[in-house]
Amino acid sequence: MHLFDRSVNFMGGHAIVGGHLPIAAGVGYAIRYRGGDQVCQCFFGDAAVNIGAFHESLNMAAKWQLPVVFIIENNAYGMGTGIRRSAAISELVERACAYEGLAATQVDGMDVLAVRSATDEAVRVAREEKRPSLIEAITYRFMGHSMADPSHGTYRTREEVEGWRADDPIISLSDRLISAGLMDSEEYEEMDRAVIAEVEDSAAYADASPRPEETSIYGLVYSDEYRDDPGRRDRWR
Ligand SMILES: Cc1ncc(C[n+]2csc(CCOP(=O)(O)OP(=O)(O)O)c2C)c(N)n1
Ligand SMILES: [Mg+2]
Repeated sequence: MHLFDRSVNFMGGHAIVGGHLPIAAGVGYAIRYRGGDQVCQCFFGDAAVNIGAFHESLNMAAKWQLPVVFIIENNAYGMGTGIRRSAAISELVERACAYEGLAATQVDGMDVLAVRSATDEAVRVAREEKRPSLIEAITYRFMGHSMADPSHGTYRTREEVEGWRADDPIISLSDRLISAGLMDSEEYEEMDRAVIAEVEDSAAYADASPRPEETSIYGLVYSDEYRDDPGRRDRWR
């Protein structure tokens, strides 16, 4: 939840559902204010569309014509709650009609190339037409929401999960690449092995790293002045 890397303009993962949408609007405002041509892409789950910050952010982005692409990853569940049980709308993308000037599209989120062209178009709209966009990508979550989530049995069936797995976007993209002659299956398998190894190495590196000092909890959160002043710090303990 605390990943953040300014060097690649990755503005963080956020634990509060929808809490980063106003940040995206702020980033969009900063881009517009400074006259840059960057576009802010903001990803969130289906559960965020019922949060007040979703509407506040879309409203300001539309009103101020901010270069922001809001992307709903609609995987049908917010943790174990079906979106049809929590949202008073069936097509989430239709929420966009409440905001003048907000471009909107729904896309097959299991189709990598379709997502790519929808995103390309939204970036073009942000740059050339000076308008934000809302993209709803229809997708699915193969795993549980977290380690505590049994994944199936309580809120969805094993058959439902397996049905969506048959449409795994990574497999279908590799099938398309192979049948178009752009790669062969050995190259794909080698790439797959390399990615798995990179992930496993990263996990091993994290496991083998020393635990951070307790005081580092204040680093990169508050100003150095705050962190280095035990009097001010301890008041919040
Ligand atoms: C404002 C807020 N309310 C409740 C929670 C508890 N919570 C954590 S994840 C989650 C649902 C997230 O659903 P979604 O964004 O669709 O992610 P997915 O379950 O599909 O991974 C909730 C309600 C939270 N983190 N923030
Ligand atoms: Mg979800």
